[in-house]
Amino acid sequence: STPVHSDTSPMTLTRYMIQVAMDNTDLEHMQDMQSLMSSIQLACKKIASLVQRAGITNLTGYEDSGSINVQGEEQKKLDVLSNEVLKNALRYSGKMGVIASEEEDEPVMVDEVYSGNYVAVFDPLDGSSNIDAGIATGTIFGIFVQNTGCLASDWESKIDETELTCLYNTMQPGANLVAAGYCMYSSSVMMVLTTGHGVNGFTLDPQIGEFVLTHPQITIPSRGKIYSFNEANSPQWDPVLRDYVEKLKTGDNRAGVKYSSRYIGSLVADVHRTLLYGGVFGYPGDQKNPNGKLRLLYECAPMSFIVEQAGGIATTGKERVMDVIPDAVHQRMPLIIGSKDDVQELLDMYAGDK
Ligand code: AHM
Ligand code: MG
Repeated sequence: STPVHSDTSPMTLTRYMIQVAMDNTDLEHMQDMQSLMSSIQLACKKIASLVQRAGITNLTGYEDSGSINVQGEEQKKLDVLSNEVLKNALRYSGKMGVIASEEEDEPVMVDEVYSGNYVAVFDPLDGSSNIDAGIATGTIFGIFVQNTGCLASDWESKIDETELTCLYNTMQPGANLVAAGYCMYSSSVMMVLTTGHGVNGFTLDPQIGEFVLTHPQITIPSRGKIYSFNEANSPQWDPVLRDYVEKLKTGDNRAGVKYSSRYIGSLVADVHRTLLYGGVFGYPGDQKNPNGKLRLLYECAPMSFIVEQAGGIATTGKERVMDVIPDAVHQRMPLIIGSKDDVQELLDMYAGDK
C-alpha cells in the first residue's frame, strides 16, 4: 500500500515494524524484530549525530591510543565510538545472544541478564576513511537466529568452549539472515531494510527525529549505466573482469551502451546508488588479495540480501554470496553486486571463459 506522507500520520520505521509484526504473527522472529529495530534505529540516529558533529566535537581523526583492530587497521575515534553505541543499543534490546562487529576481534557474548537468542553482525561505521572529508559513510547490519549447529569444527582445539559456542553462532551463511540493512550518513540519513519481503527505504526527518518511509518496495533497475570499481586495482584483476569493464567503457556490451564510472569508496553509498540507479558495483579479488577487501559476514552478506531482495544479483564471481558458509568472522570475500542483467553478463563471460 502507498505510504501516507501527510504531517499527521507518517509511516515511521517504528510503525512499519509494528505492522510487520502484526502481519506475521506466526513468525516468532518477526515479533522480536520490532524491539531489535528499535535499538538499531536509535543507535543509527546517535551515530548520525556523532558523524555530523565530528568536526565540531573533535571526533575526527584516529584514536589517541593509536589502537589497531584485529585486521591491522588503525581505528578512527568514530569507529570505536560507533561500535560502542551499536553494541550497547543491541545489548539492551534484550534480544541478542552474540554480537560480531568489524571493530571486535572476536564475537561478543551478551551478558546473561540482557541475553536473547539472536546474532547481530555489523560494521558500525563503514567507509570511515572518508569521514574527515565529509564524504558519505554507513552502518551495515545483519541479524541471524542463533544456530547451535557446528559449521567450523576444526576450531575446537584452538579456543575455549564459551568462545567456541559463541563463534558457532555467528558462523552462518547469508541465506540464513532474517533481516539486514544499512543506514547511510550522507546529504540525508537513510535506513534501508529487508526482513525478507522486499526492501524498504526510510529517510530520517530531522524535524521529528524519526525515520519515515520514503522509498517503499525498492526494486533495482534490471540494467544500469554505471560501473563502480576501484579501477586502480585493475592491473591485478583477472582478464575476464578487465575485458568486462572495457566493454562497459566502449559500449561493446549487451546493452550497446557506454557506461559512466562512479566510485565513492564507501560501500554503503556505492551500493545505495547502485540500488536506486542500477549498474554494477564490485570489489573483486585480485592477484595481491585473492579475496578482495570486503568482509563476508558484516559487509557482503547483508548487502547481498538487500540487493537480491530488490531483484538484483550478488556473486563472488564463482558462487552466490548468500550461499558462502563463513569459516572466520573477519573473512574477506570478492563481491560483484548490482542489476540483474549487468551482473549476469559478467557471470556469462566467466562461464564462457571456462
Ligand atoms: P572499512 O570497513 O575499513 O571502512 O573498509 C571498507 C571500505 C568500503 O566501504 C569500500 O567499498 C572499500 O573499503 C573501499 O576500498 P578501497 O579504498 O580499496 O577502494
Ligand atoms: Mg567496513
